Amino acid sequence: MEKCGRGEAGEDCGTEEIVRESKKQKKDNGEEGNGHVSSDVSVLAGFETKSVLRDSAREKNIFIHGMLAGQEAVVILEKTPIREDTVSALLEGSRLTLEMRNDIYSTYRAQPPVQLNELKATLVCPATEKHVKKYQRRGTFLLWETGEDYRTVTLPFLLSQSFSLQWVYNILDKKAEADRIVFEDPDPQVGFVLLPDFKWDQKQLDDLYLIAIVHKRDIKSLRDLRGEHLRLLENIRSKGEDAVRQRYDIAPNRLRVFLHYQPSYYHLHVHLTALSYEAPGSTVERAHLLSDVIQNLQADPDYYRDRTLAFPAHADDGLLEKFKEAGRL
Ligand code: M7G
Repeated sequence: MEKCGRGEAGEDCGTEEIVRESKKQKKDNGEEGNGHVSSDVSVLAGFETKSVLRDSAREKNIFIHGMLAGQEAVVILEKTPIREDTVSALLEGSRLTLEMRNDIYSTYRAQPPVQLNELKATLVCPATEKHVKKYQRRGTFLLWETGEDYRTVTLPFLLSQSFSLQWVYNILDKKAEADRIVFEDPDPQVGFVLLPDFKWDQKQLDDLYLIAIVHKRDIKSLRDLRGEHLRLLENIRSKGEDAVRQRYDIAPNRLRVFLHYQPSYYHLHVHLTALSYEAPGSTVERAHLLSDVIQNLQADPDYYRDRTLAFPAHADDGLLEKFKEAGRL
């Protein structure tokens, strides 16, 4: 599983280098993007496509369901953002074919030098049916969950079927991604590990995306947070933001620090993204700013036990059905 998750091109590029590079706006010939692919170079060669789960012209990505070496798999391909420091190499090295010209306007098809012509590929293998559903395009409906709904409908449902947390425990136990850790506070009560989210290829800061995973293993989500967790949340905010400033030279007021409700993975973690980046899942119906969460718990330690929380549910992920069965829809 770990090997699969690491099939992403150029993932292990040093983050310090990114900051240095981005600060200096250095010319780049794409050599770092080309590196470190040797052992995984042909991992997708035998992938047999079954169906396209989702694609987006705007986000420039495609989610494909298929088989790899006899196992169910999902591959996500996405065009990566154009880095400012590669622009001159792109302009100099691309082959242009004129598409149309009109007055002062002209458009071209551009074929960039091969080292600048990268895609980010993410592989989930073996993928469960739940992964396939997660990535599928389908109808989304808002649900309003009271504290009581959580205890009687949502919690039993997620205990019966939720994604494995093995990747999270691998990170906390340093069995995977240890070399990617940006910061760690090892305290078992208020500590956490801060590292790049696997959605971020770490090539540019514009789409910076980190996650802070708490060491405590008994907090499933926002719903479980109580006044007693304020020290933990404040610790993530202060030390997480400091670490981002030190490593990436990004100030806290340029960051969006939030939790998802519902998350996909029920082990408490906090998302930290560049404010300028419209990260998937940062919409109001799913994202809760950490600073708001802290204030809500300061005002009422049981806020998230009792409060009705809205969240988007997908037509076929089962929870919507459970709400219907419980007469809550
Ligand atoms: P979430 O709110 O539980 O679910 O966030 P979401 O995926 O629907 O947003 C979990 C976060 O962990 C997401 O931002 C994922 O991209 C990220 N993530 C998931 N996996 C399996 C990994 C992984 O193996 N490594 C890292 N670094 N991040 C991951």
